[in-house]
Amino acid sequence: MARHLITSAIPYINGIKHLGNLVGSQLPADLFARFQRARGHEVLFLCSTDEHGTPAELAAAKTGEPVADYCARMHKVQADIAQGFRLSFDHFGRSSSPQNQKLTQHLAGKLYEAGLIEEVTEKQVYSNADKRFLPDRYIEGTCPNCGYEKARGDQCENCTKQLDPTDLLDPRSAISGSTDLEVRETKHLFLRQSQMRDTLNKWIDSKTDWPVLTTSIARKWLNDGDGLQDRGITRDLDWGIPVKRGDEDWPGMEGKVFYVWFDAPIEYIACAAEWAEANGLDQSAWERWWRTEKGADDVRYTQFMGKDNVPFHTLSFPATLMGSGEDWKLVDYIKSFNYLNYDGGQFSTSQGRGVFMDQALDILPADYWRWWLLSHAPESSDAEFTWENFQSSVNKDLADVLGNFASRVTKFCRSKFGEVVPEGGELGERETALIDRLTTRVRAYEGHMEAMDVRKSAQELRAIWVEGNEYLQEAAPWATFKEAPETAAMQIRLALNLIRLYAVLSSPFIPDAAKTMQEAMQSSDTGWPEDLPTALATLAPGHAFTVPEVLFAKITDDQREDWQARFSGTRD
Ligand code: B3M
Ligand code: ZN
Repeated sequence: MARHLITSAIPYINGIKHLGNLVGSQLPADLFARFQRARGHEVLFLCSTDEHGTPAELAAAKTGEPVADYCARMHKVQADIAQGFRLSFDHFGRSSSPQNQKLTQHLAGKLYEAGLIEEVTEKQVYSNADKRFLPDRYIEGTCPNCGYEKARGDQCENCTKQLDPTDLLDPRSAISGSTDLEVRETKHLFLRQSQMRDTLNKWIDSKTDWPVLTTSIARKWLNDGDGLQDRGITRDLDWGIPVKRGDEDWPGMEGKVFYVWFDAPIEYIACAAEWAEANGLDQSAWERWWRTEKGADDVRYTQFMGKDNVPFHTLSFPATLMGSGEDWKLVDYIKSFNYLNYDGGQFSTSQGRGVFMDQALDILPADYWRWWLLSHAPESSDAEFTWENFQSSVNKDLADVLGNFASRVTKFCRSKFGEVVPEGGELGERETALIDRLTTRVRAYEGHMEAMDVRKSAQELRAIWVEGNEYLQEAAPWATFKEAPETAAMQIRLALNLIRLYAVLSSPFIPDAAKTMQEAMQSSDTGWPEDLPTALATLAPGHAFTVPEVLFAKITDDQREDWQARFSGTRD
């Protein structure tokens, strides 16, 4: 039994994520976690809300709540939506947890001892109009690297370059739009990433199996210009983790907090500690996932994220962990994603353009979205959501292929043999050939899932469903029944077993439908089909079943048009 530690990029606390965010991190991470669990492996799947930084402060100011209350409320909102999408986190933590505060301060202390933190008197942008320092993303301007005009102070969204606010050309306040900005002096801590350039280079070089999208972004910033730049890891803000080294105060850093991107990845570790506490487990329970000397050296750690998050996970966070000199588990594989666009443009959180996670669930159950998003995941390039494509995928793949199969088989059996698996004769040549083909396909499906090739996995799963339909079409038990009821019974016995097989294989993609199928087959055997002939003999003659309710309803043209109009514009 292997042990899989799986983390998804942790969503910012302010606001609700859109479907593009979902498919770029949490959803594929869930797919992988469910698959590894289904194969019998031990999985710890973690996600949290990313609660610090200016966006949280400003969002709270807007609703008039104290920022801690705002975060607590929004955490619950996001947790409920995650549950609605059936994201099977073992724990959904909070980066504002005491565990994260302790670990972040601890790691900062270790980095300081290792000589990897420098105190720098920095010039920082102060907005006279807003009466505050403007950290990172609250300064907008032109990217010095690519010329993009809406680059943020922490990163250019267009070319992914990590920036410092003072790098921007023609800067303005993103809060008020004011250009009445001045540069003031303030003291900050810098992580000396540049000292770790060779170590990081070697580490990235050793990751020959990583997706090109991941390594190309990492290499680009490792070798950019003078190489990896040192990064400021503190901010002049009220809300955040107070700057300390271990338990000790940090002279000169009073009233400052760690930069949100310093503590956010550390929350991956802290979340495991939160998980242990929530489950009444002790420290060793989470350390065996995270400390190589305490059992984590046989853990396989996989991270999921959108491409804009890659630099922080390939450079800054590994620099933090390696630089600490402690035995922290490093990531083994980073699966990153391109962007999902929406109906001829971009999803936009600020303009409310596109479908957001809460809205999606108001319209249709999770499985519809999960299937479309995963089968169109933006892996090798950006992808696009259109309502036409969504309608046609749902109607064809889910309703016509899978749903229809389950419905035809169970209804036919009920009418001819009753609601039990019929006895029938031995499997014939057609059945053996089908089982051979399925064996090949199931092994291919496992291979794609293991490799996290999300689209290929979906295609193979769909092909497995199609095999069932084609078999049914050729075997035509409704015709066979007239002359050879024994043969028809055998065919239906196999087809009922196929429904159970489909439930098991499909559960990582469409867990609710899988559960419905499994329940209709009245089987609690969800064991992975290591051997297809055995798996397809699980439901023995005489085993009772029920006809499931319609698994997937088709999307009508009226619905499609209605939704298209509804989500084209702004949300309040
Ligand atoms: N919160 C960005 C995002 O929500 C950021 C990810 C942090 S991962 C440690 O897309
Ligand atoms: Zn740029």
